[in-house]
Amino acid sequence: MSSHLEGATASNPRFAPPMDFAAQAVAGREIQEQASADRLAFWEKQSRDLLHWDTPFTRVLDWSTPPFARWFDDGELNVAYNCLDRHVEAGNGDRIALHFEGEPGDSRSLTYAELTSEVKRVANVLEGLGVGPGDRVAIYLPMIPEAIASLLAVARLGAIHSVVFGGFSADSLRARIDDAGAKVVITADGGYRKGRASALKPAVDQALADRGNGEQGTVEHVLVVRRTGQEVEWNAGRDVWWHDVVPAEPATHEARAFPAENPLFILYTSGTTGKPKGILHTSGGYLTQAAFTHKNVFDLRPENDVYWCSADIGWITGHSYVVYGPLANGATQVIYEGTPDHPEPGRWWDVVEKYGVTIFYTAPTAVRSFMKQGRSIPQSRDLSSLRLLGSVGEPINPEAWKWFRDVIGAGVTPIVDTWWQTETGAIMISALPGITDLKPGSAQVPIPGISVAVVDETGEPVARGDGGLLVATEPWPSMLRGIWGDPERFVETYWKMFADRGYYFAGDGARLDEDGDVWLLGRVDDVMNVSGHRLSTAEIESALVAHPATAEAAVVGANDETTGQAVVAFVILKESYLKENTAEGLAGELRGWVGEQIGPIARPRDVYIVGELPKTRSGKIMRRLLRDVAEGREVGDTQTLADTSVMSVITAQVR
Ligand code: 6R9
Repeated sequence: MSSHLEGATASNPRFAPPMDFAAQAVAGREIQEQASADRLAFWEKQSRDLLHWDTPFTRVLDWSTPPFARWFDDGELNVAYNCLDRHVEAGNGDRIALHFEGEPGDSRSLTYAELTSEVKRVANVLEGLGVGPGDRVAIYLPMIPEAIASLLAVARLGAIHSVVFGGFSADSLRARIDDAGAKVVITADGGYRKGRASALKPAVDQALADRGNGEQGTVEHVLVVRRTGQEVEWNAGRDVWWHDVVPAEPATHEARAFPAENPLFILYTSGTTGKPKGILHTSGGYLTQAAFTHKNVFDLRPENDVYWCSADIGWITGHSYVVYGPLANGATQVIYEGTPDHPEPGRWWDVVEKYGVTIFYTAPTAVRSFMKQGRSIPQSRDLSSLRLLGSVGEPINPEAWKWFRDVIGAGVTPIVDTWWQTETGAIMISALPGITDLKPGSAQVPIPGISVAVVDETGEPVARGDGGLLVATEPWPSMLRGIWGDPERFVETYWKMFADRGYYFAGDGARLDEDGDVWLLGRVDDVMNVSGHRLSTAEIESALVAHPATAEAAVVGANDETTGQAVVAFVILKESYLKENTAEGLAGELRGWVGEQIGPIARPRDVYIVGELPKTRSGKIMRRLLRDVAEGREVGDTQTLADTSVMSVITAQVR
């Protein structure tokens, strides 16, 4: 392969696709041309080409009641059939669907035929437990093949899954189970993380425990996978072992066709208020865009490639680019259960070498932590199979981009920096690897069929080079269809700001450079991005004030070299507690407390015990000033503070 620099400047380098890569790329310029000629005809063609429709649709988009879109809505399909059975029927049953690598070193490979049979059995079990179309099933599992089989079994029945990341606490799990009104929970005794068996079932037991207020939960059964073999409490009548029931079912199950707009899943994500939002996605449009982007952005050749996306299924990336996109395309992929550095820092590169991974999709935070460990670790492995790298979750700083390409990608592999959100369902902005000259640090261009703009608060496009708000100006197939149970919040959160123009507001700031490439500037709301995970300041603040020692709390996201942003909390303690404890001891306790309340990812990096918080006259906490302190900067303009001396007091207390 060759790589050359074209039209580049030192501050704005560009990397043209390697010529041999470009010559055979899956996505050529013609798809861009087709999409710009007729956006809806383009999506219509993609949907018909990429999916099997039991009842072909005749309408592409119904946008008569914005912002409630309906795509392909008179068509019918079965999502699981599209991801499984049809590949077997096409003669690819022997192709590996999943290479599973467990953290302790156990591994298993499942062909499409085997995965299809497993999903049929699980679908039979779920039907036996009373799950039917429209019912909600919560999934709380480690990254094991059963997790993927569970999502697909739920989808096969026309039911709705709600995956809760295994790192979330019992309280977070309970809130999500309750909000969705789940009928069944699928979990495991535990999973392996950092060399330990880490329990999951106790959190489910706690989430479902008697509330003591006579309120009845909605969950009737818990299906439990045995993964670690650790002891579990058993609730007879409610709990069912996977290994008792799944293998006993026949591997036959007919996939019924459901309408294109049948709900497929709910996935909770942090918003600007404390309560997580249940983002709702439906079937036909979602699967179309997940499959289209997976194939074209990752240049997928299913017969040859070994694809690996390191995301957990607890996040949208795991839904769209571990489960639905790759399987709809008949790809062979690797899934890995544990942490990147266990039992030693080169584990991920061992996985790449062992399976000959060709396409690798990960997050900038992971790249930065590998950079810290040094290049000798990956360089002692054979990574020559890699031909394409992808990044998602936050902006990838040019330094990390270059390291990723030089050290992991042998200095030649294209890197696609993909911008999208839980709400967008699939990739919206990304280079196409055979066509686009790559620019480290920029997500670059909307994919074919997607229209975005960078606008000011009135919706007018801002000049090139200026910062503004990122909006989607046209509906897209995999767009969220709502917030579960709260249509008003859906309209309010995403559509109200530019209601007159019908723009979707993404919550991100951005700018376009002189070439029209998009540079993401981070969230403009109170949402933090820690290691690519979204956390809301409000949610962590409410966890902090729920602790008996806390009087008041403010949380900010401060820049962090490894995690992008880090959670930093400023806490005022109740007088009585300070008398009996040291500030240091309480700070430590509060960090642990947040970890228990929400989950370890939300645990603050720093908790500063302060005497006061900076507030405006109307009582709004000025987080911008606290961010200055947290990042060690000189504190900005304090004029609007009710008491202008408060910042010097806080700065002194923190330092
Ligand atoms: C897929 C995912 C969405 C938020 C989004 C933005 C940030 C994601 C990015 C990126 C810059 C990229 N984000 N990808 N920022 N460049 N390539 O991460 O979904 O968890 O919902 O987060 O993540 O701020 O608004 P989600």
